[in-house]
Amino acid sequence: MTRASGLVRIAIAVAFLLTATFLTQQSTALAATTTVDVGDIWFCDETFEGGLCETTIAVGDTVVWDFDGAIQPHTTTACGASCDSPTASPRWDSGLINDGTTFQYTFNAPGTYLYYCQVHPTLQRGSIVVRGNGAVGDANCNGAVDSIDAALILQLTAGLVGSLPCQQNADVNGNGSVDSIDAALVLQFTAGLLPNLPS
Ligand SMILES: [Ca+2]
Ligand SMILES: [Ca+2]
Ligand SMILES: [Cu+2]
Repeated sequence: MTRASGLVRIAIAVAFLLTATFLTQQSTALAATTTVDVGDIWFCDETFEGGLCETTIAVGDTVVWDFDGAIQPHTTTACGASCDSPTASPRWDSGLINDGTTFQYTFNAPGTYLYYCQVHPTLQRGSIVVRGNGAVGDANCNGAVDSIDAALILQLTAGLVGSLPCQQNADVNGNGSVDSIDAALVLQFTAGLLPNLPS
């Protein structure tokens, strides 16, 4: 048995052992929409009046601010680098909303985006944390490349799952197909047999 085929056999065994783990960790890579409620005088919920509401999303996701809970007029406006000295050219600005409607913005780059209400600039603030897509081999986009990613790739190869949370990271050797070689590369990397993966 060659070293490569041995690794593949190990990887297949790991894949089945980790099926239950996968089923509890599975999430979607499809672009999602997250709603942030807006009220008087807060984002998210009333406990954030005077504070900062943080919302975490994945890159490509859309945030919908829902002003239905507000009686007073408010805005959602990007601060730029600091909400203590907001930029004059915000990335997004809803303008005054006082009819309970919504405003939405899609985040296409990872990062942390601060925002505030222009009517209540010190009392009503939030931030959107946009997670990136992860590195090559990180098939579930949890920030680590490990045997779970190898298991996921093998499950995809075996037809046990139809897609992966971050399938764009699964073609480790970049040859255009996702197969057991990619899983083996991940396992070799995890075992320290490869110093790094292709980037
Ligand atoms: Ca991972
Ligand atoms: Ca490949
Ligand atoms: Cu406000």
